Amino acid sequence: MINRTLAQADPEMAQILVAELKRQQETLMLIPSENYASRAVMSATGSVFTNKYAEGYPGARYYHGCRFYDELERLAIERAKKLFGAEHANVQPHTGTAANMAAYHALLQPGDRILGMSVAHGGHLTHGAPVNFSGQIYHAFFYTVDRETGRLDYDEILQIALDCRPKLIVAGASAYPRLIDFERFREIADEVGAYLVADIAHIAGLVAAGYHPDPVPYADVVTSTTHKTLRGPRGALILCKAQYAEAIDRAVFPGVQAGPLMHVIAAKAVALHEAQQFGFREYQRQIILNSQAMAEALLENDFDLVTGGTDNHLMLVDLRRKNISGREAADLLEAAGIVVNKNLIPWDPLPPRETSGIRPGSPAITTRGMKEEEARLIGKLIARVINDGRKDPRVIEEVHKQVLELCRAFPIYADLEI
Ligand code: DSN
Repeated sequence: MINRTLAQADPEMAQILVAELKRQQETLMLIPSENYASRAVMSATGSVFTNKYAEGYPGARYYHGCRFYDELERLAIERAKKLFGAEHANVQPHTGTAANMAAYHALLQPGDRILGMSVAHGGHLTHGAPVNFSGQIYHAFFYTVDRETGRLDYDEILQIALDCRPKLIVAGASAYPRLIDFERFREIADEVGAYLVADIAHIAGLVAAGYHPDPVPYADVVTSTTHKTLRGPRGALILCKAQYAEAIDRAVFPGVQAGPLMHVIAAKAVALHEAQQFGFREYQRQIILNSQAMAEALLENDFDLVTGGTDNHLMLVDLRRKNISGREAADLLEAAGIVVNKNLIPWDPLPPRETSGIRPGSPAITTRGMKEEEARLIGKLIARVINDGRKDPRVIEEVHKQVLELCRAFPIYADLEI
């Protein structure tokens, strides 16, 4: 109904929307930070809740007319606290970057030392990268993964922390295929008297379902996006111990944000509700099983994976032996209907725009209902495209046909009206 109105009001935009819906329906989305939100989440996002300013917090707004916004934000907060077992939740951050910005703003002064995972080894820009606010406002130091194993080396992280004496340590990653030991990070933080912030943007769904070690008991502050494994709207949230509640709330508003996106907060509440329904744990378990099945198929087809496999929703494919860059591989795969992103591998000899790796993940195909059999097939199709697609364009065509068949067998948004 709303979309039909869009078609009438702005046919040009409606046409782009129809094309994007078709793209989502007819490609395999393997970018591990993407997912298909439910129709209920999209309904809340596209609702009248978009029409209101509600600066402030429930019961203490700077705008009148916020009664129902208080209700919906309280609901989102309670659901977030319950799902993650947290003492306090702030559901206002617009993005993961805003959440991290607020976490640092609450705990640090400009110029303070922070220690995070280097972007080149799987960390995120907001963990101290020199091109990001986090590396410009704060004095950033980095840990990497072990050169041999590709895994975090906690003894080395401790040594770096002892050397640089950070006021805050960030534990979390955007491209790390193994479990993160948050308890060990807590011990390291305690050794040097640092705050511990856990950024669980990628793994929030796995954490909520109990399939990844839980940072909530150990970290002072936990930040997350809501649209990756958690399968909500694009947005973020912050969880923290009660003692930081006031500082975190003040850091989000008025510290780094003004008007909250109340329609997105409503959608976060819906997603947090869905995450407490029957089937969510099973979904998260299947994400891991599918990721592991895809990884096995790649290994069987002579591909190298950083760390040799995966414990979570993604894998990092090291393409150096295949003499193809991550960018070229991702271009070929996209032509065959398989959308992955190029990604640096640890100690990558190529620059970030080229890269020696790709980072396939399983959350979105799992939302479509695919299981290990399909995940294995997708691993084989990836291998086929990269091994033979450059020499023989017919391979791309053949794989594309198989991709379309798979997508049709596992439809998504089939009854969505435009
Ligand atoms: N862009 C996200 C990702 O793809 O991992 C991190 O911000």
